[in-house]
Amino acid sequence: MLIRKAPDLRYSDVTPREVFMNRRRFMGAAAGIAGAGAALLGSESAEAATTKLANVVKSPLSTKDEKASSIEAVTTYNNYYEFGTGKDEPAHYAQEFKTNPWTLMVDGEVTNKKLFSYDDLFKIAPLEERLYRHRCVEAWSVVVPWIGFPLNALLKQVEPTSKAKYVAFETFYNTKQMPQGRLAGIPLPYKEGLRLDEAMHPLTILSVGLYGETLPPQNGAPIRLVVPWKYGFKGAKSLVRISLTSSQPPSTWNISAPQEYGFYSNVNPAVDHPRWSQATERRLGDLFRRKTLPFNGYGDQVASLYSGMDLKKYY
Ligand SMILES: Nc1nc2c(c(=O)[nH]1)N[C@H]1C(S)=C(S)[C@@H](COP(=O)(O)O)O[C@H]1N2
Ligand SMILES: [Mo]
Repeated sequence: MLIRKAPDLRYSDVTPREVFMNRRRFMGAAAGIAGAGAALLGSESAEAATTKLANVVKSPLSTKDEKASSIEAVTTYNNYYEFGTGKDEPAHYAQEFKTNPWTLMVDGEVTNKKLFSYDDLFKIAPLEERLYRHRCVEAWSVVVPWIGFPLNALLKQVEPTSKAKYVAFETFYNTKQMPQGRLAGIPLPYKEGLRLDEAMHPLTILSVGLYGETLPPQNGAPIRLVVPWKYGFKGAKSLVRISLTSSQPPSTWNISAPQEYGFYSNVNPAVDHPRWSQATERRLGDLFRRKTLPFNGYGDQVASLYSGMDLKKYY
């Protein structure tokens, strides 16, 4: 059985960066007395280098009426179990993560399988900035200015065969680089899946950056999936393989706790998680909770994908 902590609010969510960083430094010094491992977590570690992305066009598919969350919220409060299960752990333990060189294989039920190098990832299709709401199953949310391109642009290049019905996503895993992964409590490498029509939907993107720069490692460098109407765990980070398949692929949280995490994972405020409500969420940086929107507010664009389906059964 897996234990995911109940949704909560961290001090850093409501604290200006200066105060937050000073407090972390202070806690680091205090923890140093207890042990070097704890001190590492508390001290301000060097941030991994990200580089500015050029020729990025603002997408008309950006979400209107929202402002981007602070970059601190988006890059210091993360789920990336390979680098620790604490929300603040990936921002520390992923800093040395080596993302270049990299390979991404796209294969399976396709006519043209392709292998992409690190540099290729930024040239698969024109880069766009997309502002999206991003909602974790643990009932916190942020608004992120992702940089990326539609997944359908990549899928069209490899030419899915008539047998292709689903898309499977597999992510990087190496215990040398990710020693905390041994304590993750979920099977790794992390896997996710989409139905082909969900994968081809224009809102589904592969992201290679945020806030104008390449992705920080804790957010899934060098390339990750973003599906804005689904719970965040669909957004598999640090992808190494995308395979077109004829049957429904495994997804990590669905295998680990099928009663809690379905394959579809659409944001549905009417269906509670067995251990907490999904009706509201905490937008990081806000003091008060807000109502969660069906399909995370993207229902007018995506609800038709599920017409006729019982979304309580197929959660
Ligand atoms: N490889 C990998 N990808 C992952 C996860 C993970 O643990 N490992 N966590 C998922 C979950 S639960 C969420 S909410 C999002 C968080 O993305 P963010 O940290 O960029 O907000 O990443 C998803 N992708
Ligand atoms: Mo999540």
